[in-house]
Amino acid sequence: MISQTLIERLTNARLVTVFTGAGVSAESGVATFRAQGGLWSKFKPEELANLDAFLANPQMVWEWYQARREVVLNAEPNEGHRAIASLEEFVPHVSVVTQNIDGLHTEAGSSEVIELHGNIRKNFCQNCGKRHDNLEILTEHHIPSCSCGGNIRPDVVWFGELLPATAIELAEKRAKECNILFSVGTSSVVWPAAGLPLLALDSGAYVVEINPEQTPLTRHAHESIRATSGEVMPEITRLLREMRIPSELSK
Ligand code: BJW
Repeated sequence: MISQTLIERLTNARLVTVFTGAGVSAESGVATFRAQGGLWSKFKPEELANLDAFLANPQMVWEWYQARREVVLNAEPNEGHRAIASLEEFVPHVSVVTQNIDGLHTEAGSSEVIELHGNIRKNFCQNCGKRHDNLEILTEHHIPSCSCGGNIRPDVVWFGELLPATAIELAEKRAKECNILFSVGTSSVVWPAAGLPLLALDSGAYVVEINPEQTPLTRHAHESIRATSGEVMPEITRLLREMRIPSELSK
């Protein structure tokens, strides 16, 4: 399942960028978006994940995010998240660039996590921009108001909204300068995030996709491994650990 080429490249890599999507958290019980049974098969993104929907019906959108927060706050990082974090034992610099809003990479111990689509645990005022990251808000059933009177919204990036400039700029930098880019658990259809593996390819990186299904990235990637994140990432770290043992014995 995992090539010798990939393991050798990893042992020589200086920077590895791990670009992730909802599939990485599927094994923690957090729903993906586009699969059968995923969020978009039950809810319409145009009614819930854009600013117009929030302005038209803020209470409904707030409740939808509160239900998802409950899942996220009870979820634990899985073997995939943990293996991604432990890549840092083998590679000098590992950068995790995630589309996920659940915070599970940080909980798993990854040091550099770049959140492209925000974080469901945080909030800000739609009217004045003031931050409202206090935890009590996470259990409010009625949409809370800011001191300015505006509605408080989750700090996530909806369709048609710009990604946080510092996050996308740093993500593009990491895509351009990495030796290896893993694209794990993403359908690769949402832009500008979907462009990051292509940027890495153009800059000479080795690109490896991990996904049980084909995606638009598959035909461009150097390797595409058809299995789950929780299966593949721990196997990679196990092989890296095995490679290290002979060199440590010879010291
Ligand atoms: C497993 C697994 C396991 C399962 N292990 N794998 C260029 C072309 C066309 C359109 C555009 C374009 N540029 C911009 C756009 C518009 C739009 C866009 O991309 N639309 C396309 C969908 C058509 N982009 C935007 O609007 C972005 N803003 C922007 O570009 O601003 C400037 C601009 C504005 C207007 C016009 C032009 C420019 C913002 C995008 C924000 C995305 N927001 C969401 C919601 C976040 C909040 C929330 O959670 O509610 O982000 S949408 C949703 O999709 C979420 C995700 O982060 C994102 C990506 O989904 P992801 O992670 O890939 O999940 P899935 O479900 O799609 O896939 C899961 C995968 O895992 C599957 O492949 C499974 O097989 C796999 N899997 N189990 C490994 N165990």
